[in-house]
Amino acid sequence: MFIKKLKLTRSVTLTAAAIAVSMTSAATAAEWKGWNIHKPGYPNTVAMDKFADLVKAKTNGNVTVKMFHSGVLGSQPDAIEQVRIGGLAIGNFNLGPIGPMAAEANVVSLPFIFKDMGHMHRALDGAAGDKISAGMEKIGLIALAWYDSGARSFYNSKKPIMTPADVTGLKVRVMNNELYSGMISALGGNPSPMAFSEVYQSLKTGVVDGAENNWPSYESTGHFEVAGYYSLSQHLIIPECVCVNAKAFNGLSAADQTAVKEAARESAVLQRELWEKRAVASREKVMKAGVKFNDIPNKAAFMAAMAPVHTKYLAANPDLVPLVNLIKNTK
Ligand code: BDP
Repeated sequence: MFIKKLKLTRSVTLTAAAIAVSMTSAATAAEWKGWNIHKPGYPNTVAMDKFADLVKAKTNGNVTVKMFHSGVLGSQPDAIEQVRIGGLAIGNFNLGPIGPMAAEANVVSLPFIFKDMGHMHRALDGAAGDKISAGMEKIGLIALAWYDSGARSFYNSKKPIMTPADVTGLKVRVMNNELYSGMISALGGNPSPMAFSEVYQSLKTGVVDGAENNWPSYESTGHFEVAGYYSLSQHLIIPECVCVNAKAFNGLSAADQTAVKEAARESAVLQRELWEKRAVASREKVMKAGVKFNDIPNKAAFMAAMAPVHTKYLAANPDLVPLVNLIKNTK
């Protein structure tokens, strides 16, 4: 009898507690959907999975991230829009397609603005990075950490590119950003903005002659199978972000915000390590597969040919001149 009574009391108490718990969790527990364009095993994919694990551990489960890889949730420009409006919570984005929406973020898409990866890291981890983040926040995106994406070079199915004149007449796929279209036009080529997922087929069927990307993406997409000339122009060094919807992030407790930021930064340390290794491995793999590679030791002709892209962009956006100078003067 006594036991029965106790049970009853406990169950009543438990029910009340359960209601309280479910109410609190409804108010605080966040389940985030995450977007990533890359395949399993790619540095960004591994790092975003690590990010998800770290977020869960560091927030004690207050925030969980479910990652969707291989671009299954849509194209990159659409996914950026979704994270801005909150349809998706988070993504690993290249700053290229963010640029048209956030002026400050677009400066990294000026050809040859960074001398090398080290210069890009110092700029992004310093005052220029803060200005770029602030610009992204204005459109509802918070950059929690920066990922690497190497340097982008031209590749095509026709011939080695040694000089800007070799691009004349070629149809070249670019990411969605007028700066990239301007860059190809400046070389006398025909730019073709297109989603990443369509490039392989377009190269294969001759809809485009070439494209441009870093070693890991050239390899992971199989583009090397259908565009066998890779020419080391290294005209763009575009950083990537782990970017979260501002409302979702700002709605977290201060402790959870710190935890999520830490998780993103730790994932970025891993991503950068994996990136370096993958860049070497991808290069080796495509070379073994018979890719015809050529270096372009003197890039001055490409810089000169692409300089009008800077001039035109800064004439239209004079308020960005200080940020461009800040980057150029970052030692
Ligand atoms: C890769 C980037 C990815 C872009 C892709 C592209 O990591 O975000 O979508 O290039 O060219 O290097 O579209």
